Amino acid sequence: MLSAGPTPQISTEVWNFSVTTETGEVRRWNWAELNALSVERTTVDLHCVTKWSKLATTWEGVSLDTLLDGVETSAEYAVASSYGGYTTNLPLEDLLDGKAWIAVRYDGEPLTPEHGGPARLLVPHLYLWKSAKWVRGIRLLNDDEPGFWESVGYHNYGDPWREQRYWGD
Ligand SMILES: Nc1nc2c(c(=O)[nH]1)N[C@H]1C(S)=C(S)[C@@H](COP(=O)(O)O)O[C@H]1N2
Ligand SMILES: [Mo]
Repeated sequence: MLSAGPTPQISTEVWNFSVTTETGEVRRWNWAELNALSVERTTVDLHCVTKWSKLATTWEGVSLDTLLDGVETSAEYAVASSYGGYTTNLPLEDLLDGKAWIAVRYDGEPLTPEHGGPARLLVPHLYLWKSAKWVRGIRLLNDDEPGFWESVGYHNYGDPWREQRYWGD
């Protein structure tokens, strides 16, 4: 299970990323603004729900801690949405404390469109369907809202260590 739908081709000239709080406050970064933030390098293991894992992958991206710094919110949930319409939900705390990035490079190279370029969410401690490719924004919510796969039977949280693949796992 890799991608639902065709690969969007988003040029960095039009790309932007936004955070929208539960009160409707919006923060937005264009490509240059995102890349001007502190870009971290991280080496992580990835786990796909169809049982493959890929160990020690190296990414560069902006931590969600950086992007959410100073954002006033009491929301507990988040939904990431992508160019092309994909969505995936997760608790806000799973985006914080060095656990998630807006990744712009893989293995030292810009992310290819197939792998979510210009930028994708990277949340390596959850199953890879949570790592939204072609990410365009994150909404912070008081109430949880299932995303694309979560609303058709995938596990709402998706912890690979507890093998949370489907509802009821
Ligand atoms: N926008 C979007 N992001 C997505 C998906 C998708 O269909 N659309 N599929 C997810 C799933 S199921 C997997 S396994 C990974 C695949 O990432 P890759 O193509 O870089 O290997 O992307 C995730 N992110
Ligand atoms: Mo997947």
